[in-house]
Amino acid sequence: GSFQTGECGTVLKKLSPEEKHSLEALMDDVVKPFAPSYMGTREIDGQDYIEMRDLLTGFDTAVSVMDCKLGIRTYLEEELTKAKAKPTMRPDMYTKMIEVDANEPTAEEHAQQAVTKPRYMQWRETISSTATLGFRVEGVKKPNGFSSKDYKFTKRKEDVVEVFKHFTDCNPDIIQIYIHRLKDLRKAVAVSPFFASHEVIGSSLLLIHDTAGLAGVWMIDFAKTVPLPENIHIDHFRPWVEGNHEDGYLIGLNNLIGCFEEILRQ
Ligand code: 4IP
Ligand code: MN
Repeated sequence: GSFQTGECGTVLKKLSPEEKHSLEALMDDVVKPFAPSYMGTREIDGQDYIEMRDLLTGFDTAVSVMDCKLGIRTYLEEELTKAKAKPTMRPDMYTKMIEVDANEPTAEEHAQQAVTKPRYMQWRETISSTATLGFRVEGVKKPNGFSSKDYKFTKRKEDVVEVFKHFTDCNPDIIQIYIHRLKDLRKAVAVSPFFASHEVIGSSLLLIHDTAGLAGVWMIDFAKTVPLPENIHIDHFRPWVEGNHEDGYLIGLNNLIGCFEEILRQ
């Protein structure tokens, strides 16, 4: 991806203005403990990067990492408005779609061998748990070499719970730390000026634990986290309807907590 190894203990990521703005604002917010420490920008060979503290700092080398993309919507309203007014047809997204389900495109989409971005993103939301649970697993890595991004069809709560069980090896101590940390994040989000003024789209939570029993949760990926238009207020929980800018962040956070709690009940 866009990551490069920076100085010892930092990571570099190709600069996006939205991500830079979000990280700057997060450094001055109650959710700061859940964000990677932002260290500024730097230019290398004509390319601008943002520099952040490496989230793996402090963990031992045997780490497990899971990326969950939060929210009931994974594209910006702006992308929808654009697609309606002046659709950009995406052959690459058509290809990704038919690789999964050759019957999904409409006759017209087959004829064009292309789909719009919101069409592709909406379909991805409904085949995964995004549309129903407000989050989806994007990837899992374990210290035994296991590494997978094959969660496109992990949709039902039971299936997500199985992924979480595999990720944590059902270790109740680790699961408790995750639940605690996720509930702390939920409390912080409720009073956060950042969340009161931003729509958080396509952002992930990175869950990291090691074999020594250390575990943590961080918010990452803010390239589609944007300030809300004036006079628009969201609570991150109401259903999204076009124009209300709701992102379903708290729907996802609640269900994520619920999936971990389910493991402890079993
Ligand atoms: C990808 O679809 C992801 O949704 C990307 O989101 C998104 O990038 C891509 O859009 C889209 O093609 P798959 O995961 O099904 O491959 P993320 O960056 O969070 O992984 P954006 O640009 O929306 O962040 P395009 O337009 O970049 O292709
Ligand atoms: Mn992206």
